[in-house]
Amino acid sequence: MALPNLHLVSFPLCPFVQRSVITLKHKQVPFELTFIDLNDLPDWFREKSPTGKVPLLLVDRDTPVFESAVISEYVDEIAPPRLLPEDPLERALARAWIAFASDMIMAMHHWMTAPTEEAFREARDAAAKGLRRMEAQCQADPCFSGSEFSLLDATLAPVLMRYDLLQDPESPWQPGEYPQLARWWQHVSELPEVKDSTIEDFRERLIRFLNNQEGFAGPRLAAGLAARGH
Ligand SMILES: N[C@@H](CCC(=O)N[C@@H](CS)C(=O)NCC(=O)O)C(=O)O
Repeated sequence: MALPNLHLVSFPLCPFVQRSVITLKHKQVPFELTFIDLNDLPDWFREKSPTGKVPLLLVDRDTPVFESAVISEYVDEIAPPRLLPEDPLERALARAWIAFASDMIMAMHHWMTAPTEEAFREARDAAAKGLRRMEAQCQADPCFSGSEFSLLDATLAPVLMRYDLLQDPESPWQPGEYPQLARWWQHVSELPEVKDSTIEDFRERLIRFLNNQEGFAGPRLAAGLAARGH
């Protein structure tokens, strides 16, 4: 089957887009990438996107597929071999953990943008709860689907990448507390599809984004990141 023309609409810092990029790159599927400004949405994007959110995948120029989990599954289906298990129960479990990891992206976002010190601590505790549960899952099911790359890996990698950058004494991610996940991340962070999944000046953009956040977390995390240098 010939692959359709794929055009991914992105915002440079978005972890949901990054998950789609990792999946597309892992599958070695050609795609066009366009960045938009989420604060100034182009008319063509407003027209095409039912949610106004990225990622949006335009298939054969015209058909908009939205929601990053759906985009990943679509890409998985059109470009074998499949990254989801064949068995219905195993596939259901994989999808459930992928949904869990999507919530971990949101928990991380709440921590990174918490307006007050209290909210920062609360968001850290909520995010740590997710990490602990994922760590236990990783122990029970030796780091997800073993040595093979999965759609869960593509969802979780953007989370761990940001935690790895944003080291902080109040970070939910303290690698020593999550030995399985830390080992998993050590392996996944070296994969070319993960290494190549963000733009070159990601770190600088992240510092700017955090500095532009009003309130407690953003400027604190930006200062920490800037102080650590490259
Ligand atoms: N559930 C969506 C979430 C996507 C999302 O929240 N994207 C953010 C950028 S990281 C966005 O487009 N925000 C703009 C808005 O909410 O208006 C998905 O998985 O695709």
